[in-house]
Amino acid sequence: MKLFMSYTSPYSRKVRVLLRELDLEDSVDEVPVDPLSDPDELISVNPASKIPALETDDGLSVHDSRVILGYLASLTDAGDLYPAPNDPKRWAAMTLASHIDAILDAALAWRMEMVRQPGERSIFWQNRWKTQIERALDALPDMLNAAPAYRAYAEMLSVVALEYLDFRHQALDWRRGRPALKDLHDRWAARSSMVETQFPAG
Ligand SMILES: N[C@@H](CCC(=O)N[C@@H](CS)C(=O)NCC(=O)O)C(=O)O
Repeated sequence: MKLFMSYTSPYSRKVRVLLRELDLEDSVDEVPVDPLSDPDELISVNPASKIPALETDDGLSVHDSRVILGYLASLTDAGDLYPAPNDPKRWAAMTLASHIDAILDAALAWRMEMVRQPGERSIFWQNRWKTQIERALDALPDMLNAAPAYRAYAEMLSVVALEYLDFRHQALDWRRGRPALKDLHDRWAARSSMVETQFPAG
């Protein structure tokens, strides 16, 4: 299989971490691409030219990150790392995944805004994305504690989001006043799946 990805994409990193947690990394070639340059090889798998996008050995195109995670989990016994189909407990875990994607969506949009020309940046949107992230982070520990199952899935996705905030939004200082999230991050940061997929320095 081929995974079109980039080393700076948090959605790609979710997939790359799960691949390693499921010991599937040897079955996938990770192909770095720049989605903004509309490469033909990516467009043939995802016409929207967004990453991550997976091309399976059968020629099936699978995107976006949440769908790819589900596809990979279907190839093996994912245990606590992915909600099982038909398990009524999956709804809380999948809602947590959506909550974490809301953090990523705001963090990425804010980052894209920050690299625009100063006169083109919207103060309104930057404030809104910052507020969304902070509110979502504040709610996350209680949501994790309330979710009855698939803790590893929710924790893995949370830690990818926290490290993306370290990578692109250090000034947000997410650790301040959030000891439970700091502990969560400390428990996951040294796992090989996290270390091998770290965002680039700088
Ligand atoms: N919801 C999508 C988001 C994917 C996404 O926005 N990826 C970014 C890179 S981090 C991208 O491809 N951007 C290119 C563009 O929007 O044109 C997912 O979970 O995969």
